[in-house]
Amino acid sequence: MITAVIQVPYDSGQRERRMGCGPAALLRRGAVDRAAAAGGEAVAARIDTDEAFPGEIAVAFDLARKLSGEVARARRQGAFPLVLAGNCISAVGTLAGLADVPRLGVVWLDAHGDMNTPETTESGFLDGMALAVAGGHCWQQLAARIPGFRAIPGAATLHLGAQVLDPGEADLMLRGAIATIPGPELRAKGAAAIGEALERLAREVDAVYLHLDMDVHASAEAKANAFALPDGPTPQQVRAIVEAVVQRLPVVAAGLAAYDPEHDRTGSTADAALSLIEALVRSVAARR
Ligand SMILES: [Mn+2]
Repeated sequence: MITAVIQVPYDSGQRERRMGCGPAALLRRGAVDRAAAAGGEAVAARIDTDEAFPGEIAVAFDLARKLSGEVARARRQGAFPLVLAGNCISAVGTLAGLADVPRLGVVWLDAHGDMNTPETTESGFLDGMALAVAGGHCWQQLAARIPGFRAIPGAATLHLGAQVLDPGEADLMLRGAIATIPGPELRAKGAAAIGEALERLAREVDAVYLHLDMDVHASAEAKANAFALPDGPTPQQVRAIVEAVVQRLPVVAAGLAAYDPEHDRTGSTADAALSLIEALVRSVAARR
């Protein structure tokens, strides 16, 4: 299997700052080689914006349009797209690039809901709206202009690892009928916590995009960024959860986001990310 490692090194419209430094840091530590060793072969690509005045929203959607094309191209070549991104909103572009998958679903690992909208957000952080955009709940005009975009239904979405949900997010998840398994439950039970939810999801979808916000990890074991929290799964548990998803459902693309090397004093989070890439690519290749 060829893994197409696609780098999107942006955070909040800014290139290679804060979490936008994550993709390059993982590449320096051998992410492409690890993917190649696990899957057989790997190629690297990179997405950049050419917005003359790089506003956060304009850049996020410009990157999504370009990423959609790159993901679709990788798929046409029979490759497995693995996106290394600064921001979770990259998922919107990756999902759009999977337009050929009939009933596409999402498994989203994240300590946060990413289900805010412009009307509910208190921080103003666009990335906290990533899953809401994917579900068609906000930024609809901009999303519709991403080639291949379609809203992912709530029943086709499984959110894993939340430790905080703003009231507006919890409400939107409930109204959208999105299944959620919180971080403390993943930490208590590991992959066993997701079995039933995976079975339900498998009835709704033909294949899934797997999204890994690195801050799903417990901050003590693998601190991903400034927003990381204590009560999440261990790196070993996250790998087991990812392997369980791959075993139950075709994973047609994956994204690993929100790693800020500045917060990874010991390098444990980079190690977790690289082991995760290896486990993911190995299990996807084995299933193919
Ligand atoms: Mn996120």
